[in-house]
Amino acid sequence: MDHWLGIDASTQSVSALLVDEKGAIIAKDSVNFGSDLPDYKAPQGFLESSTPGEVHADPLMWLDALDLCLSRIVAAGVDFSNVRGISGAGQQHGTVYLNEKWPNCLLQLDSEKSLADRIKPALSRSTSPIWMDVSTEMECSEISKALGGDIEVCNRSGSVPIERFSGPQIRKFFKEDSSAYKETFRIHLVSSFLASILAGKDGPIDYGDGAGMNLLNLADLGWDAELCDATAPDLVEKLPPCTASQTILGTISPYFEKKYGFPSTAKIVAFTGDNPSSLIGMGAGSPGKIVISLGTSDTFFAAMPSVRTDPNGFGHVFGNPFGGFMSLICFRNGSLAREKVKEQLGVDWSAFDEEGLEKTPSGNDGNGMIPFFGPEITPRGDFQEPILFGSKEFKQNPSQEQLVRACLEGQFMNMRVQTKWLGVESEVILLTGGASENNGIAQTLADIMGTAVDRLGTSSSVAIGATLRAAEAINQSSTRMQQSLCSPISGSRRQPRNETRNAYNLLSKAFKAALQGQKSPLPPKSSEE
Ligand code: XUL
Repeated sequence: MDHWLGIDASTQSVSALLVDEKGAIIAKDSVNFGSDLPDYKAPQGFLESSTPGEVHADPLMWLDALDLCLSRIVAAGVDFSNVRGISGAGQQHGTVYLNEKWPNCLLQLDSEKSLADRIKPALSRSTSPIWMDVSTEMECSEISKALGGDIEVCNRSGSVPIERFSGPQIRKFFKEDSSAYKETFRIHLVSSFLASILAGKDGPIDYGDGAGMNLLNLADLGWDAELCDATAPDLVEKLPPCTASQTILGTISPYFEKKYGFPSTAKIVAFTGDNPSSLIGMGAGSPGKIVISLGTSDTFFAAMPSVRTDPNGFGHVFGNPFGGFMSLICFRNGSLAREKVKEQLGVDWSAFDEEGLEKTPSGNDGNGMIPFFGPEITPRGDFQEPILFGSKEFKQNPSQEQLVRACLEGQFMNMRVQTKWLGVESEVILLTGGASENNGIAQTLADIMGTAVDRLGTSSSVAIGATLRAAEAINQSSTRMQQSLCSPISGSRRQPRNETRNAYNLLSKAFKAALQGQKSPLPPKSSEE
């Protein structure tokens, strides 16, 4: 039976998931940087920094984690000899800087030395800025200015210039250490760096992760010459080619064959970003299914049949690893806002459940809330506290029940309004994340979006997505695996109720009007999750 391996290189860990062609899980392991690799002094996956906003990690730590993760699986008695393909995903936007020794170091990987020892001489920058870095406000405005404004950058690359995106980070490196930049032969993303290591050769960047750089032109799927020029000199030569996510890089490096028992025929499929991989791992790779994850920030992903960009510049567009494009829209006031309401009112989660919500009508009789307790990014605004709209009585003396409903309805109404530009018709919303188990929350979302909501139980969607991508690229089929790995929790569906439609159409108008009345100054575009 064929086996498929998926790697998830996230902010705090490197995980591996081995599944068979029916989608049964054979093995999994996860190496946590803090507890398993304490010598790197990165308990949360990044190094301490004295520079405000700067967040870097040691790329050698990712390599040691990969070695440790695979060796632990082998030590547990798992055999890699049936692996036909490997793919993976990395935390998005992080960059790795390599000198001209890189191609040779890749060829010289051998079991006598660790990956980290072999690759160390190939680093032209000892640390990698990661997605949590918000220190490039200046570089973002320089890039924007050179191109004629944020919206022009968004139209080309899918996002306005964003501090954590790779382009502004590369520009900062060039400005701060131009000689090390000059010595840089290759700039990789976390994803393409690790794929290159596994293949033992310099690999490409895929459209999924490449679109998170503010450098890829989404219309022609090549590096955008003007964006590259505005970022740093000779940048196009330092970037690997950009390619479809289903590209096979070649077979596995002999290093992994000898050390961990992979067959020499195992193929490496281009790695992608964690969010694009998660889209696939949740079974939402084809248009028609939307994923909403309710977490610290709430996020909304959806496959898009053709490229379009957010006219307001709030959302992001990345390549969809199964072809076409996907959106990623983050709402910063996610569980933070729900928790605040819960705390301030002294209620528990049952107030958000169906029984609690039944105490008020859907649409709250036209009373609502702009539920931003702090700065928001969709829409971008320096909000400080929630804003109530509707009747005088509600604004002056709202009841607890009205406030709970107003917060939830405000969050989902904001999602409905801010995702209209996507023009996606969805058959079903796949809901995931902490708050997704709550039936009242799921029903409110179904009613406001006018779409059925299913709950997903998957917690390792990034690694699952990687196994599916490997099987799809090599075997042209992952249907059976999808059925077993991405099925929603049975019986979890909530249907939209027709009788709520009018109330929510009215609330939508009132919400938009209340939002338009807010002349909030734009805050810096900072880290989103
Ligand atoms: C997305 C983003 C994060 C990282 C880390 O734009 O910055 O989700 O991918 O998970």
